[in-house]
Amino acid sequence: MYSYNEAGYESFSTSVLNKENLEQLHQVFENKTSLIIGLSGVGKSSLVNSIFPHLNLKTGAISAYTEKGLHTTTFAHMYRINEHSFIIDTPGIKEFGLVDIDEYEVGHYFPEIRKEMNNCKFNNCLHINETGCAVKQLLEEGKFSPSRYTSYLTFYEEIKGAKKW
Ligand SMILES: Nc1nc2c(ncn2[C@@H]2O[C@H](COP(=O)(O)OP(=O)(O)OP(=O)(O)O)[C@@H](O)[C@H]2O)c(=O)[nH]1
Ligand SMILES: [Mg+2]
Ligand SMILES: [Zn+2]
Repeated sequence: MYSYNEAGYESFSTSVLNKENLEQLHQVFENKTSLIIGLSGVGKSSLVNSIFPHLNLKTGAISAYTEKGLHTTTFAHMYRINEHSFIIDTPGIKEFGLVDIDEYEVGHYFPEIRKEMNNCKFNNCLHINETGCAVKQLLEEGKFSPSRYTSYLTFYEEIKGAKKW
């Protein structure tokens, strides 16, 4: 699986069941306000509970039929951990609404594209089918994650589509 670390995001896997990397995650929550997002049923509230049991957040089962969550958390709520640390547990999302981003800016939000875009021939390169695109070049050489490139295209299309009406 492609590592988000390579793209420039700190990332690691956790498991509540196997008590994996929970202390590491605990450190991440220190001295900041953290927002927990992800699909319903992935275990957001369970993860928070495992680190801060006193919060006693409601958690739910996965539907045996759809294997998806049942939207156990129904509203976003911010919990105070200490004077400097807050945690916001949210209901499972279906999709993000992307606000106020121009289609030309999508690449700026992908660290690995941002790093490369100065090497594109055109400064307004969309990294789709322009000649001299450094991102496409890397993709062809197998040095850019195809799944991340697909994500980029998905966001790009979504934003472009949203502007049509
Ligand atoms: N195997 C496994 N199951 C987990 C883990 N964490 C949570 N679960 C289970 O996943 C199910 C859903 O957990 P929740 O914490 O309610 O999920 P959520 O992401 O908060 O879901 P919503 O509030 O609906 O968005 C529960 O049955 C948990 O017991 C884990 O690390 N491993
Ligand atoms: Mg929840
Ligand atoms: Zn480009």
